[in-house]
Amino acid sequence: MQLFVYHTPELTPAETLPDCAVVIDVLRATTTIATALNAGAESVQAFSDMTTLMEVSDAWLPENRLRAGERGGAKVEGCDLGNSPLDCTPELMGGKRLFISTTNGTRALQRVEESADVITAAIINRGSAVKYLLDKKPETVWLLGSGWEGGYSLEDTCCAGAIAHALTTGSDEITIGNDEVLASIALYSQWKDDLLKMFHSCSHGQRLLRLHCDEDLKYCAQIDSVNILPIQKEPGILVKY
Ligand code: 3SL
Repeated sequence: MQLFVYHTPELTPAETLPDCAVVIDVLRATTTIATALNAGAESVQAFSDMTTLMEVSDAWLPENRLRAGERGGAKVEGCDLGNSPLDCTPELMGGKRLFISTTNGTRALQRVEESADVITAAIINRGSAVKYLLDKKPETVWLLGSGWEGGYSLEDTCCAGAIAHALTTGSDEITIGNDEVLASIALYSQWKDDLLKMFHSCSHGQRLLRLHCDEDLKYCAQIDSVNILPIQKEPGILVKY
């Protein structure tokens, strides 16, 4: 398995895709997606723009759907939910499709949606992603951070490092594809004992704290706390593996 880390969708090489893409948006899209499926959502359908989300979800009966929209960290008007994983309760999610559009995470998903295999990972389901990769052994793997509006996000690269660290510890068949893999492991090693402190230091964590999302940060920092793997079954549609 040859492993690559990309900090943002913009930094991925053009005109090529990996055998398996692992999309990461720790704060908070891929944490929310994992939590929604863990809570019993039938599926999650991701959109990079709100207009298409509204058009596609209009074809669903209101009792079978939920609409989640986030821009700049805040809930989009007209949606049932913003992007807080804490809103993804079994009572709300059970049996429904969650239609979601977020600032960066759903754009990252779109960049790699034509890959043979697409999964999503966050700190909370890091172990499930690692297990899947060690079992399936795809030849090329991209750990893709979503970043923030084209720029680097510390928490996404740190999560990529958490995955890379577990993979390289768990198998001697991993080849390091780019220097970003080594850098991400070093970053994870620095913060692994206090991921919440890292969230409080990084720019998007601070943005969420200004929006009073302290409890979200605590939830997103709980490593390996859920045993769930979102996997793409068709472009943009994720289900429980
Ligand atoms: O950028 C995104 O996709 C979101 O996850 C950002 S937020 O955490 O909902 O603000």
